[in-house]
Amino acid sequence: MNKTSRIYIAGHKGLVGSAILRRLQSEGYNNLLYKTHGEVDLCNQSDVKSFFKKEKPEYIFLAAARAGGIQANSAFPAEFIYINSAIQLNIIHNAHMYGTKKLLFLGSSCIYPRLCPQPMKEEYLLTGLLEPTNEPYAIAKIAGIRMCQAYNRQYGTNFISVMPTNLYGPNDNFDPETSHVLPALIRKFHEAKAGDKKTVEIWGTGTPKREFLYVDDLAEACIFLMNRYDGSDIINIGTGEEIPIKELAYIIKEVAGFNGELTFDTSKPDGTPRKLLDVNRINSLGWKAETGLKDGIEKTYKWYLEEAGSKPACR
Ligand code: GFB
Repeated sequence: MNKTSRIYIAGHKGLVGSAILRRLQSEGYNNLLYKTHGEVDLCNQSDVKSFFKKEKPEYIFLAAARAGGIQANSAFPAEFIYINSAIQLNIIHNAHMYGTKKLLFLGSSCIYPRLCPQPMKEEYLLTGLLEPTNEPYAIAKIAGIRMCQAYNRQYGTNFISVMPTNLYGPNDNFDPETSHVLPALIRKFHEAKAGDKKTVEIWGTGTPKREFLYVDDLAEACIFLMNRYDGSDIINIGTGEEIPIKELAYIIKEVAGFNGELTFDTSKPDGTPRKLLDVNRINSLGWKAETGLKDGIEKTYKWYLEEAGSKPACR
């Protein structure tokens, strides 16, 4: 990409898209293209085709998606498979039809088998059964990866796919029912402190391990790969470090300044026991995550307090 390239960020209001947009702007890219849902419905084939016909983006960051935590994935499996499949079918196909030079597709670490050897190398894709709580989402994302690879093979396109680990940061969803664990716990501890509660409830046993990447690090990695990596092989993006949910909860408890106790609701699912990415491939290309977990949580909590904490229903 050069600074005047026509770059489309699909999903610019979400956690990932907004971070990519911020980063591109701060690096001086000045021909950026983004549309609200009201302007272009990415699930609508003719809307997307008209948009591409008119705008002909040269580069695309495909960050638009329906994403959510373990409970949202279980409660809305149809939406997770339909919306994600529709968005990527429309964008990837039209990127080919209208001559996009390069597209970066965002997958997810949940594409790997539930009981995958750890850390998970890129070549473990499709070597075992998926985690049932998010299978429809994972199947959609796997279809997106295979679609990029198929178009590269048949049409000679340059569509790359990256697999981020669990993400967090500004513009995340803090809804306690549908969000991922990290924003959910930020909100729970914050509200418990504000309401002088004695306990905060953690879902599951607290023993599953997860890897967390600050979204500004992901944005940096995506722009790095867009500029430096060509190829159909998928690339993991993570920190290479994991932490049990219980320990994560203690860090957030401290950051939010809550003095009470934790309780564990074991009627809620744990999900996959471990999900640690092998990040050797991206590290050897010259990129490494910089933001430490506590530092990233502090930044996110600050953002929550400033931007969302004062609103009654923050999503
Ligand atoms: O972040 P999370 O919802 O998703 O949950 P996954 C991670 C772990 O945290 C699970 C536990 O073991 C949860 O039971 N947990 C504890 C909580 N307290 C809470 C809470 O208050 N809220 C939430 N949400 N979890 C998602 C997938 O899996 O990860 C998606 O469903 C996607 O498809 C995403 O891939 C990155 O890490 O289990």
